[in-house]
Amino acid sequence: MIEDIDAILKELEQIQNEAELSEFHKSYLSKTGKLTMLMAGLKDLLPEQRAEAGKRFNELKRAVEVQFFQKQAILRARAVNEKLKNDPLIDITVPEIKKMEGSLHPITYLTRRIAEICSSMGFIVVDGNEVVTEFENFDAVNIPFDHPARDMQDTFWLTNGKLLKTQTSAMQNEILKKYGPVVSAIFPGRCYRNEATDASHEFSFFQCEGMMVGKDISIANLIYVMKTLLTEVYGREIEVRLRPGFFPFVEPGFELDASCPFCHGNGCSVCKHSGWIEFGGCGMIHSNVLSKADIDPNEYQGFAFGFGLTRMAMTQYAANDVRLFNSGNLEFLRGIKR
Ligand code: FA5
Repeated sequence: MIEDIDAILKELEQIQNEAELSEFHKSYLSKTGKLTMLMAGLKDLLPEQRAEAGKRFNELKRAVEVQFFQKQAILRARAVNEKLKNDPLIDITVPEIKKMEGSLHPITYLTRRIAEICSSMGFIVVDGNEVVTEFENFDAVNIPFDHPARDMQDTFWLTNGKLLKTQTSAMQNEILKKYGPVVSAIFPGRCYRNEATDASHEFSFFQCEGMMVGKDISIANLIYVMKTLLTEVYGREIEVRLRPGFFPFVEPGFELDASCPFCHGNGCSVCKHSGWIEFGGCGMIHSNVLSKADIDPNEYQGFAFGFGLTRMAMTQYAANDVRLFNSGNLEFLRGIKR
């Protein structure tokens, strides 16, 4: 049997291509191959010889298999090399394409950063819906059917009567009902408006909204939260100021300005040399909004704020066109330092 194995190994050594190797496999290693047959012949040996011979046979068979697989690897590599050399469509002299690492989209990165900061102040982060009801987007936040504020937020209506939310405020009612009347939540999300797009207006953009409701919540709490949030986002001390502003769902309502984080309030092109950046809207939640969420406004009150996350990203990443964020423009995305 040993002589047989030696002859088999020699035969294997002389094989020069994959076709011959496949033939070899068929003749020796397949179910009906000679080696398998030799194994079957072991049963004819005397019982006292069988164990020793079986062990020896397995060692030899293993040696053939190892050599077979080595040969197979060598022949395959040789065939691939031949193909590479002869295929006119493969140019092995082309330099290696550098591995590109992916990264978070700047809006995702900024959203996570804001969520982190607000969580540290005790806010929960709620993932808002994009498709909402007319009630949630308008009526629940004190914008009844005939209110002119609806005209400023024309959007995309679905055939089922729902719409793509025009403002993150559309989540207020659901959150107040679910978590109120004592709740601190932020709810960043994508909004849609039927816009004639330009460098600062997109049809789809992100806002971030926040609410704090409870007993004894005041404008002082609002100012503290906004100042802390902005100071953390921009990594430097930010001053905030409130100007009267109208939003149907807050009373009193304010426009919130932040001291320009880029020139320390001295005036630069980002803040149009005013030293201040218009940051978003805010105010004390209107009693009608609380009532619509079954919260007694005589017992509880709170503040709400909402700002353009995409616009914030524009200042943060020095983007001169809001549309870049939806563009998938890799040159822009790669240039951003997060
Ligand atoms: C609102 O949408 C209010 N819901 C914000 C609010 C919440 C006020 C809570 C008070 C209390 P406004 O329509 O101004 O407000 O939009 C807020 C911000 O969204 C804007 O300041 C702007 O930064 C951003 N924004 C609005 N429209 C667009 C647009 N087409 N493209 C990019 N950003 C936009």
